[in-house]
Amino acid sequence: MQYQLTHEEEQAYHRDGYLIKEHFFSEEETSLLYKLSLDEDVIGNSMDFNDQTGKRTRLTLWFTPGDDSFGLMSRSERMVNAVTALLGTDGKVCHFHSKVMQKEPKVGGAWEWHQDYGYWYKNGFLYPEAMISVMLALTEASKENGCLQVLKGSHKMQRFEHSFAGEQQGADIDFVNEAEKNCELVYVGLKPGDVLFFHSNILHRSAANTSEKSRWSIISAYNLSYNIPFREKNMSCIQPIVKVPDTALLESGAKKLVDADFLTKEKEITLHVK
Ligand SMILES: O=C(O)CCC(=O)C(=O)O
Repeated sequence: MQYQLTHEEEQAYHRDGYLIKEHFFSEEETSLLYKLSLDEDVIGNSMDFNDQTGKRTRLTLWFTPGDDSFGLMSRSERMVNAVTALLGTDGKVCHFHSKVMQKEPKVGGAWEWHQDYGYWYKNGFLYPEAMISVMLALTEASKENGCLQVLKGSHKMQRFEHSFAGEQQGADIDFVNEAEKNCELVYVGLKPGDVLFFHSNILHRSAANTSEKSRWSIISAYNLSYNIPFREKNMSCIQPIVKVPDTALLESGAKKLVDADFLTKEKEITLHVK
């Protein structure tokens, strides 16, 4: 498997605001992470965010990447090298947070149109270009079970105002309506093991999961070390990642996420990190 991004892939990311890399993690690696994501350490630390219709969507989020399997995935050489290729080398790659997104069959709610930087700006990060999210599909993601949707190229429009829609924050709907007229809407279907790199200013959303199939994924958010937030308390976002070899995830066997610095709902109200 060729993990290194090609020049064309880098260009596509900068043009479109997103990039899909198929089979970035093997079946064995992905199923190990999926099994762990059903563990009590993950589920027991989850938070619900209701969408506008009151449907529950659930996630578990933590900041510092450890030596558990999730940490070994987010610190793997292939991930950090790909993020470096997309964000550039003006700063060192740091891990802001990772979260296990748990969109349950029939229950999992929608995420409204937003930009990640619409949230992160409020934490006092100054440079959206230094931030990126990477989604790893743990189960298949399709239109039927509420896969991510993006407005291709919308990252070039810069940041829109965000305000509460249900328990989530959504981008100013008048701007979203205009963006929809200008950009192609793409449903990002993924197979387990595929990853999606997406720009912190790309408009994205997902519909509720009305199917019988779970839609589980891990999203790791990265930041470059020079982008020092003036309102953020968790400092993993400016601590350079200690990379681990790509083989570490499987060689270490299944390692649970214990004693992580999980985000709680009380903290989220002031931190806006989701
Ligand atoms: O996983 C999803 O459905 C939405 C996730 C998302 O929009 C985000 O994490 O910013």
